[in-house]
Amino acid sequence: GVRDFGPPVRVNQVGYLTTGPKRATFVTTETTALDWRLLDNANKVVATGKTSPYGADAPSGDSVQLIDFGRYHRSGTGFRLAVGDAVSDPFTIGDRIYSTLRKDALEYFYNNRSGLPIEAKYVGDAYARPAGHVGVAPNQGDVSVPCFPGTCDYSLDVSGGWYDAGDHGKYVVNGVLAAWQLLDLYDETGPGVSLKIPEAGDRTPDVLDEAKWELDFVLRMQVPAGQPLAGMVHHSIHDEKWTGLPLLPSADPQPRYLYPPSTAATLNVAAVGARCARVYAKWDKAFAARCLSAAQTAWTAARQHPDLYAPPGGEGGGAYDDTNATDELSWAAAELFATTGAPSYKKFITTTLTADGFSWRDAGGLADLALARTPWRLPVLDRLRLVQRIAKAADTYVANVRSQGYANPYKPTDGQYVWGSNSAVTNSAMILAIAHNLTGRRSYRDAALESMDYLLGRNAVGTSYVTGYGTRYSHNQHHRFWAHSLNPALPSPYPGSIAGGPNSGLQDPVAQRDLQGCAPAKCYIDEIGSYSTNEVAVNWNSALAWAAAFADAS
Ligand code: G3I
Ligand code: 9MR
Repeated sequence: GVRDFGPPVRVNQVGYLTTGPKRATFVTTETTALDWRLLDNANKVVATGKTSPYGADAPSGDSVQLIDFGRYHRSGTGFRLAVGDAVSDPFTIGDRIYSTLRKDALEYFYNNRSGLPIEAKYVGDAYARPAGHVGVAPNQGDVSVPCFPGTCDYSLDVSGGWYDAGDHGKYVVNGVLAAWQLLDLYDETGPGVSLKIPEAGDRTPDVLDEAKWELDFVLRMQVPAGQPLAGMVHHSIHDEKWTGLPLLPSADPQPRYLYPPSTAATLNVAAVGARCARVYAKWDKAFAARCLSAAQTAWTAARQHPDLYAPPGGEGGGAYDDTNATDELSWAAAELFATTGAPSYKKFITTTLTADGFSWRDAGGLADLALARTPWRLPVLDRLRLVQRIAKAADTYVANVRSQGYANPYKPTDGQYVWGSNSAVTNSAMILAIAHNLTGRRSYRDAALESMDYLLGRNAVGTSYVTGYGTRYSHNQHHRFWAHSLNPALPSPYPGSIAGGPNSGLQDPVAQRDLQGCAPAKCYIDEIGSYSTNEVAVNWNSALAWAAAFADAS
């Protein structure tokens, strides 16, 4: 049938910063400039102007015109933009429109912790649940988890950490990326906001308490001394077979295994361990020392085993497969160099940031983001070049924001949207924000903020991809506990949870059934079964939290 994308005037349904850019997209086949009106909550016209005809927007297939109301600076709620009879969803103009999102996006992590009860006093009755995988039946993990049969003959206590996503697997490469992004968020903003988590009120900033929950887990995934491949890190721990939905973590009956160590997981632990050592030095010296020691052990082991790759496919868990660990080597070297200053790491830093950004699979760009946090380690000329590289990537994102009908830094060269495309948007926003901080250029800040507009409703499906934010937002992300659409006694996703977003690969049965022939930017469906367009994941919410914190501080 015909899909309902809401009003043709597409806005950030949360709102716009008083001092930020304010643009919208109007879907229309009209090709001449039209009059737009900004209405306040009393329906009074408070600003007017002319649209800019744009034409066909390739990723969405929509004909659109652009609206710029950036000259309006008054704050208030219940604004709407109108063109002729078409009226947008309401939005706020204000200075603190991102303060709740910044906090909610971080509380995603406590809600997805493994190994402790999620308590009503922090999350409310609807989101409370028993601890998962603490060695209590029917669970078969995670206190003593054996290696996958035939791969080694010990068991490890790998309890704790965060569940990856809608599933109950725990995967090192992207779990590390998420924890790293929280550490980098701390580097960016300092202690930041307080969270509703058990550690609130201790002397450590809450964002670091949350990151430590995952860091403790990834350190447990390291092969102990005396075993074959000592110092390497197991790629993942997950169920033997995929479970169905819904399913509480505490009710997962599947056997769980440690999957073989990989060079990528090991180098990621080297990288995040080094960052951990630097960040926690001020807060928890013993933990910082433990991180550095694990990082150095991992580095040495990975140098001895440079090509142990996690295989594609497999049963019961995500593969997070990767056949090249040279980018992870470079990132780890950069973090170790940034933390220790030891010149021996320098020759291994072989990658730089480009507009391709970074992902759990492509970590090369993170080397520059590591060095950007310790510029004093670099000779002046190298420092300048580093800033130039980050600015060059940001320039591409600005051009992408300016050249697309639905302003968005993500513009894949093949025109196809990848699984988790929304994280390409948030990660680009992070790079734009860092470029802004390094150069002071306002265009970078504006493009970072317009990335939020895309995620919060100014897009081809007229949807805010973040639960609880906007008039029409994603409710049914793929999650085994937040599975309200399958069982009304269960909650919807916690507010501040971002969906993976449009994916032209149509890699799940629901997408294959309902999205055939979709334009790439419209290959999204808010159904719980569509894991390839509508799942949540730790490394996506970490990017959202980072970008929202920047927007809130802007
Ligand atoms: O690396 C290639 C790139 O070179 C190419 O240009 C591009 C376009 O086709 O594809 C890139 O590979 C993609 C890869 O992610 C890295 O971005 C694959 O096509 C894509 O299928 C793959 O998707 C991953 C998906 O698992 C399937 O493996 C997502 O990134 C990843 O977030 C997702 O993770 C899942 C876990 O497996 C299980 N738990 C839930 C989690 C979130 O859905
Ligand atoms: O729930 C799983 C989700 O987290 C993964 O991203 C996805 C792809 O690996 O797999 C989901 O599990 C499904 C499995 O792949 C096929 N059988 C049904 C499972 C639940 O939808």
